[in-house]
Amino acid sequence: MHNVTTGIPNPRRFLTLTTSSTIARGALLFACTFAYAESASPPNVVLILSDDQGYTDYGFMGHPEIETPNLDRLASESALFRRGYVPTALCRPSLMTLITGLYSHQNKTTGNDPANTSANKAHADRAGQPARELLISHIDKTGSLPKWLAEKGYVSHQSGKWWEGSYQRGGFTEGMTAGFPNPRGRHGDAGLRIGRDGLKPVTDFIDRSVAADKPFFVWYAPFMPHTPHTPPARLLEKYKAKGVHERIAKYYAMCEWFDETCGALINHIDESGIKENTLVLYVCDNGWIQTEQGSYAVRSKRSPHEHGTRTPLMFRWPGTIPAADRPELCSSIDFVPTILAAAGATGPHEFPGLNLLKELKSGKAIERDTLFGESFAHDIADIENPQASLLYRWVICGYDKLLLTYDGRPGKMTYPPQSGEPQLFDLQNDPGENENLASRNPERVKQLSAILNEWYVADERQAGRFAAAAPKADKSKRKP
Ligand SMILES: [Ca+2]
Repeated sequence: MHNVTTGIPNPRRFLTLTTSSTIARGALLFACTFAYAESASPPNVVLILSDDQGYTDYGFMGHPEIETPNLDRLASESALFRRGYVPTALCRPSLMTLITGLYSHQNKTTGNDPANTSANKAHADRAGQPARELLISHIDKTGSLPKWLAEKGYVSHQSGKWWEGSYQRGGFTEGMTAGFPNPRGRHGDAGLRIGRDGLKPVTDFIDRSVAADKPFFVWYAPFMPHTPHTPPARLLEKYKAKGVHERIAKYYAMCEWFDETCGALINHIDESGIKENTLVLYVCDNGWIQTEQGSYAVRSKRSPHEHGTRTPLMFRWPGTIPAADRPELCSSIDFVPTILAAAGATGPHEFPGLNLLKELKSGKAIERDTLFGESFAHDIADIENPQASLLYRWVICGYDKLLLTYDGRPGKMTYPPQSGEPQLFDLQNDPGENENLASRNPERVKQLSAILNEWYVADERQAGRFAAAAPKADKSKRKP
């Protein structure tokens, strides 16, 4: 068994799992009733990533105002998991999990930026490189999905959000982002125009790949509905006419604008004659609750609560994965092993997520009923030590959710004040997590804490307390 606390899993065990899953897949061909044929060629893979969108904010998720006809259609054609999650509710770590198949505490990219700390300065001085470059270099060690797919002949294209240097650094064969240290290279530069300025770079790439008869991987991560909330007037006016507050209407209109771009992408795939040989996956990197003041509610983006970590997840592969409304739990940690299995590719080690291909194809229930997640400070206190910034860990077991607080360095961004006590919620009856049941159910808290420690032990942190925000650097200098 690998020890997840030490980082990247043991490569030997991965081979064993691959062999058994290949056998299982072969048996499934005869066992399942759904008619499909094994693809002669590996499928194209298109990953659609929303940015800062609440899990409720789609037509198919029941939102009363927001219209998302294109994603509604995708949902109706997909294996749809309404109870989907990302393990970390912040952009960069959420994306790193999607590209590495590893949790943040394993790939070490726990936040968006390196904090200005003595630990990071020491790393930078020792390496003679800026801390930001050292943070990017984590992906050189973990490897990445495009590299593993390339071994099976895939070409790949990056557009939209991308934090890990250039697209080449991530193993993409084509892309839009020059990355750090180039101007505006923090999280996407030219790539951030995708969607807002149309889809030509992506559709051109698809056309070239189809013409060359190459399997392809598309990373479509537009900066949408993310701020700046600058939707077309036609969409903004539509939501204002519904009587929605203007600041909220802008966000709603951004959700629909993003939906329109997804429709354009999916229509292009379908009209290119590759619908049946293309696996489309959908996820949002973190949640969002728009406020009338123009910011986001504390229990949304960055939060370990439901409106931070929950997202619908979808897998569309017509003729291979039957459309279904799936009641099970699912996590974006499952995307990499599932994509690799679909492509007949392998990574250099086993992954903590599940290859769901068998269950997706057969409709058979996923037996796992437990998901894990973790939250770290926005700014990383120590780029080589994930626990230095650890603030929360959570486990969902069925409908019970335990949330534990840790005393990692929160950095310059503030977090909601709280006691630090364990929080236990019944998500079935209290999806808004309003009633903390921990003090009435000490045994359940103990059980779920033990399950969290089977995941990994946060041995460098004290649970049950929250560290005070770091004093502003300029103010601390003035103190005697
Ligand atoms: Ca985001």
